[in-house]
Amino acid sequence: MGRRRFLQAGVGALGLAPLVATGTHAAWTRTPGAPFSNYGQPAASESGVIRWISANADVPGNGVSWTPLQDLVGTLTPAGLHFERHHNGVPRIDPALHTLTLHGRDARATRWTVAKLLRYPLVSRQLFIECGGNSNSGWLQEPPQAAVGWLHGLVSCSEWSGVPLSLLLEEAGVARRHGWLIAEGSDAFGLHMSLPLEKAFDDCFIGLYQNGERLRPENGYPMRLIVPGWEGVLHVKWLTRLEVADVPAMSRNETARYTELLPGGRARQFSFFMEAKSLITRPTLGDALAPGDYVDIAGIAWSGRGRIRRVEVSVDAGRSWQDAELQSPVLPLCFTRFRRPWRWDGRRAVLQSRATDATGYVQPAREALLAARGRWGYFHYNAVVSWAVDEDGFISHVYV
Ligand SMILES: Nc1nc2c(c(=O)[nH]1)N[C@H]1C(S)=C(S)[C@@H](COP(=O)(O)O)O[C@H]1N2
Ligand SMILES: [Mo]
Repeated sequence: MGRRRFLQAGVGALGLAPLVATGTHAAWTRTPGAPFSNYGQPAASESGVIRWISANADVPGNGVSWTPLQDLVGTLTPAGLHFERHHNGVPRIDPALHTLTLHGRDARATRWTVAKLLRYPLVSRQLFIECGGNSNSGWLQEPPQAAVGWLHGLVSCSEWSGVPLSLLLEEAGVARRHGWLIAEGSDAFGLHMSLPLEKAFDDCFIGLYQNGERLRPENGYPMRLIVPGWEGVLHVKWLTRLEVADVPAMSRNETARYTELLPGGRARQFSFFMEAKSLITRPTLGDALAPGDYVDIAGIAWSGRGRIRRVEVSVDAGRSWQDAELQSPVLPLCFTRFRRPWRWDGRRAVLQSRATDATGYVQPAREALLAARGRWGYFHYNAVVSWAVDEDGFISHVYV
């Protein structure tokens, strides 16, 4: 039963369902099922659960595809629904020919094949990756009308496994902790990004596996950089080169992009951390409520600075807040599920969620974010998101 129909029927109606299951006499109960398969696929009737694609017609392979957050539960994103951001398409890499080279200041030039890296001790962590441009339609003057995933789905969460970067840096004799590490991908765009060497030593790793299987081509096969909690663009895919340097590369994505003017004339640059954010993923635009419906307001929260400490939910446009229940375990730098049961009384309501992380940072209201960052921002939009339920039970995206 679809969520919309469930909500329309209400929990009470469901309790009266006849005890005879509709499937009892169905065709599939009388004939043998399909044979085994080498690699399983989602049920055919779930084929509507897809990434939405927004591609740039002028540059081949440039664009994004969005995780359908409104269709997913739990904290892990299936690999086939992980959001994508490519600047110049997905390279088709022969893993037998691909190598990773580490060189630069105070480093002994060292090269690893994929096969060699796979033999190292691997670490695994459940971590979100969020594009710094996620949610940037929030800067628009009018709230765009789309389901939550099509506005905020440039974020996904996976169990990533790979080789700690500290091992490779030590193997190459890098003793210094100050300075920068420049990471480069082997796609046609040749993305290169700089990060502080200290972070590289601290918790970065070379991602080789995603949710237990080798990386998908779209997400960086055969290897990508994992930079826990920091913006997506640093997670260089199809990683092929690491260079120890005294100064950052000042590449396109550190200057022409990801540098933003603030009110007052100062600029933000190297704003690595993804700050705390939360989203109600159900109900969402496209769902319809009936008066008296029981609604499980649920969603996800995450922070690039550590664990989620608290998520509050408001049904009155932020006038009052109540604590949501957090699904355990609450892991740092990982999606945290929250839920708050509610009964809709048929009057206009505005649903919001607000996250607080372990540092005490509280997700800002939209007005506060605009006051601090100006009207013309583009990256790192993490304000509270508002969904209005009108008297007809229809849901729309609003600014309050
Ligand atoms: N080599 C390379 N790495 C890349 C990119 C790219 O275009 N080329 N895009 C970056 C950006 S902007 C983001 S948000 C993430 C997206 O990772 P995903 O496609 O696995 O979700 O990869 C980053 N790494
Ligand atoms: Mo990104």
